[in-house]
Amino acid sequence: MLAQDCPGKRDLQNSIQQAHKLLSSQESSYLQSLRALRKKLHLLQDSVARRPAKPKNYTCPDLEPPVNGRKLGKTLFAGHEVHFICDAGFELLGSETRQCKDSLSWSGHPAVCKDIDECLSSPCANGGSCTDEVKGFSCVCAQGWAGPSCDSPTPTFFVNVMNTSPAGEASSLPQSHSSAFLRQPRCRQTQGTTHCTCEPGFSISGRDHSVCTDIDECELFHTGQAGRLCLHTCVNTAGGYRCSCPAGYDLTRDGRNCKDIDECGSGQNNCTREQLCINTYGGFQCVKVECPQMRNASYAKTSPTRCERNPCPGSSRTCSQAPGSVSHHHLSVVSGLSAPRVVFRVSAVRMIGDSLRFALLGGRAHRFFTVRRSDRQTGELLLTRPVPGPATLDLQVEMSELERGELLGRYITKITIFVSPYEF
Ligand SMILES: [Ca+2]
Ligand SMILES: [Ca+2]
Repeated sequence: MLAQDCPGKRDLQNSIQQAHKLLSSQESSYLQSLRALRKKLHLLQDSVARRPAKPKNYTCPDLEPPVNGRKLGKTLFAGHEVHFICDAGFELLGSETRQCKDSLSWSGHPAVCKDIDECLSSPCANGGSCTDEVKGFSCVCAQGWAGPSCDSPTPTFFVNVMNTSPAGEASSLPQSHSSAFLRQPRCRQTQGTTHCTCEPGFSISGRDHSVCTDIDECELFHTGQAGRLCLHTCVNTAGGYRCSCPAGYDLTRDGRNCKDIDECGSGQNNCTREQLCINTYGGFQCVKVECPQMRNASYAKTSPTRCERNPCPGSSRTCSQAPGSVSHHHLSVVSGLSAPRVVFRVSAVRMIGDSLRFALLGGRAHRFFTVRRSDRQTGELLLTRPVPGPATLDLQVEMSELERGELLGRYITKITIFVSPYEF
């Protein structure tokens, strides 16, 4: 009985051996941490020793943001950069980026935001006259044309065809037509001849000009230089036409364009409380953000779209190499969005190491995206070719923080891109 309860000599030896192993692994990781700390102290010491005695005022003079623009970056020490951007409708003259040089003066030229003269490119078509405005332009269209750029014929299509046919034939006109797309002309006899006219939207036709036929505006302006009448579908009607939009879109006030319905903003969605509602072009998505489940690391949700790793127990290497945070982002784009263009930026809020590395993970997305670095602390997700919709692309941008080539931490940004079925 006793022999069964007590562990055998071999078991005891095994346990002691395991305790030894545990102790030495703890010991080595403890030493490793100490070494890393010592290395950092040395680096700090070196950099302090190398730093030249600076004059009292060792920053570049502060730069004012341009009128109608903004300045990004506040650090005025040598080696740092500030960036300038202009408000919509203004273009930047001078340098977009200026660096504080060692001589404590700024590189480049002062940034100025100049109102863009949108009329220079002659945006008003078909003889319209252009007026430049602060954030755009306006057109006064010539008769018969409408739209912001005067590129569409006036929506109500008035046609008055006057035709002269010999007297006497007027009596042979049919009295009625069954089709809604045919009308009887209005005829009047003057001085022995008959003058016939049609209602707006109809033109006189027939072998003997005896009938008014509806003008098919959809067909007439299908591929005309003036552009299409409707953004989506054109429906010909008797005496006119109307435009229609696919489900998920509303027809705009001009009656020709389609505007996405914001189901998330207007509450027209069925997402639950645990889900996020993401408005997409032509629809919406209910998404649930979940934190990664890992054996060696655990995560806590710190915002509806962000998970951060809990502190690692002891000095677990597998835990400390797991991503420090996982952020989720959702983007909605139209089908065939022109490329190249930057669709997303990832930045390090604070940097501990000496460099950052950005990488794109995730298979299918590589065909359309790439990741590049835009400045010391920022990486950009670049669309390299148009994505035909409908599609949903999942991709991950990994940001690694390094010091002297040694990995200090990894951060993952998961981006889901919803591409609409249409180009609007
Ligand atoms: Ca018509
Ligand atoms: Ca929508």
